[in-house]
Amino acid sequence: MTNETAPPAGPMRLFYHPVSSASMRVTLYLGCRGVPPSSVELVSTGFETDHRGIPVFTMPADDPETKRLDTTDLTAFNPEGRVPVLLLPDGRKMTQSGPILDYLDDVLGADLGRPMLPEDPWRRAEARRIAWIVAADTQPYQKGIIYESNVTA
Ligand SMILES: N[C@@H](CCC(=O)N[C@@H](CS)C(=O)NCC(=O)O)C(=O)O
Repeated sequence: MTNETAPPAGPMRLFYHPVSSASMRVTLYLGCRGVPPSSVELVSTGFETDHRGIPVFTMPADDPETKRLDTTDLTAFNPEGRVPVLLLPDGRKMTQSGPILDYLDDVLGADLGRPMLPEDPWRRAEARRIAWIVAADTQPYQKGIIYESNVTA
């Protein structure tokens, strides 16, 4: 049985795209926290737009996961069809930028010095409140504006 508490040995892989603000939440974390690239390998996905001008992220060409799945359709890798996705060496996958950040900080944070979140419960909740504003309230509307401008351009 898998020990799901221990981080599996080997590098994790973050499937992301530079135009994705959700991906950027995780790549900013990696940079600001000084996570060594040997701990989390960055894997840039492909990017296309569909007939409505809506962004569609695809599996990266020539990646071992793409070859294993035998398709560049991202939904074969992540049924949500979104980035970012964190892939663990044992094959487990994590989606959603917030839980990805929490997981990374839980397994890597001890070696990175000061904790990501304040110790004080109120201040921790405040930090999460701001993250929720971005992820749950702001981003869905921001995407709508981008999609609409692509459709009407
Ligand atoms: N709540 C998710 C949002 C992820 C998300 O919407 N990612 C966008 C890029 S910023 C995406 O992959 N969109 C493709 C789609 O929705 O089909 C998170 O925080 O990770």
